[in-house]
Amino acid sequence: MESIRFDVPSISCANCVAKIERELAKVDGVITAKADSTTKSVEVTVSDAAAVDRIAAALQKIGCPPKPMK
Ligand SMILES: [Cu+2]
Repeated sequence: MESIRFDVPSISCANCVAKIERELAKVDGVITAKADSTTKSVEVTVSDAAAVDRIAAALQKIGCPPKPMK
């Protein structure tokens, strides 16, 4: 299990947070997803590293694209 942080600049309110957490919970390999509108980031724990691509795709799909990871 590992923890990954995505910067998602378009998170602006509680609705975004709820939407992101709801969508990411459906992604294969995601154990927990916690979005934060103050830091505009999403903290995710995954069971396998390949979930990262699926998470990025899911964020893209709901209109909250993550910034490229450093
Ligand atoms: Cu919003």
